[in-house]
Amino acid sequence: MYEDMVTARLYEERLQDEYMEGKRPGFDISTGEIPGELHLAAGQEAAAVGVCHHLRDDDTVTAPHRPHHVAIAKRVDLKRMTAEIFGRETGLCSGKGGHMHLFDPDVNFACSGIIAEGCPPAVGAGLAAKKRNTDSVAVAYLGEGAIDQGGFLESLNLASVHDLPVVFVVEDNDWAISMPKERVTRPDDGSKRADGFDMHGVRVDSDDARAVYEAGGEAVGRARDGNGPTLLEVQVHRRMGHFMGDPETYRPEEDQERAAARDSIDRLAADMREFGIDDQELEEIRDRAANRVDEAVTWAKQQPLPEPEAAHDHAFTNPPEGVTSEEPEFADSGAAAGGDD
Ligand SMILES: Cc1ncc(C[n+]2csc(CCOP(=O)(O)OP(=O)(O)O)c2C)c(N)n1
Ligand SMILES: [Mg+2]
Repeated sequence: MYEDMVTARLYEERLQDEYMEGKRPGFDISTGEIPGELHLAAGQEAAAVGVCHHLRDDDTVTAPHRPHHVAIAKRVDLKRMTAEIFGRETGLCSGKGGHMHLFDPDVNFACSGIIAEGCPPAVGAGLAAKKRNTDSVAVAYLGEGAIDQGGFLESLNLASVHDLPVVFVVEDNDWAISMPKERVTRPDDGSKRADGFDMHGVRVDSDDARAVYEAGGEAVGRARDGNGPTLLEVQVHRRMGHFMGDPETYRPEEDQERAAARDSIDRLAADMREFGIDDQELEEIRDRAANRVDEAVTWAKQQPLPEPEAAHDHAFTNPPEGVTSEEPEFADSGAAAGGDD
């Protein structure tokens, strides 16, 4: 768990640097090696490893727009994930999805920029597992800002009424972009949502990886044993802005300082020292993680960009007339300016 947490943190620190390449002076979100938005999950690693380390490749995980720590804990191919983030042809989605739309069928992982979107597909995966008589489980990650979404509440209902092997994991980082959670949701403890669906609900009040591992083990075990779904909420911390470039002018300084002061990685390292793991061993884990990150980023940046002609590939199962993989129609600039839409 420690190695994955450190890998996720170092990975995001590296992405932070790579992201700013070519975006200055000023801050142009559309340029650089990684164009578009980038949401980082530093401070949330415990919620990822504590649950995903109970999972097998045939278990399904869906994640939201802040997916890297969960993807790493679910053993998504780091090189192809990085190539995807850099928009390269060999990326998980041929460079068309970007960092919010990673999809790795080898380990049944998907994520989406639409919040709570992963809940219905996770319920579908749980239903499929049940109908196929396998003991696979599905886990849907979402933020506390998404727990009032209809899709989430309907998913809780379906999972409960059909006793499906699904675990919903709410990462409560106290914020939904600039919105503090108490301004949008009445209960402080989001796991209470489970009560209305006669489902197990549990909250881990700190981002202690060992406590999450224990609660995650119970929830995944319950699902695997055919005893139905669980809603698990974990208190995590947003160490950064909502997205890269967020000036966080809405966020009180004490809140930022509080998040910076509590680090689940340091906490786990301290526990490991108590169990007799020395600094050198911790350093070796860190070095291994750093090498893995460097290898993935270096490889990804050497990969080719997709050909413009491939823009429509994999976009439609039944392409509308005029949209085919073989002959994409690109308006030339003259026609576009003429308003021929
Ligand atoms: C259905 C939908 N509505 C609005 C948005 C815009 N949006 C992106 S992230 C976000 C806040 C999400 O907050 P939370 O679920 O707590 O996740 P966090 O960003 O804190 O990880 C919103 C409203 C969206 N992506 N999808
Ligand atoms: Mg949040």
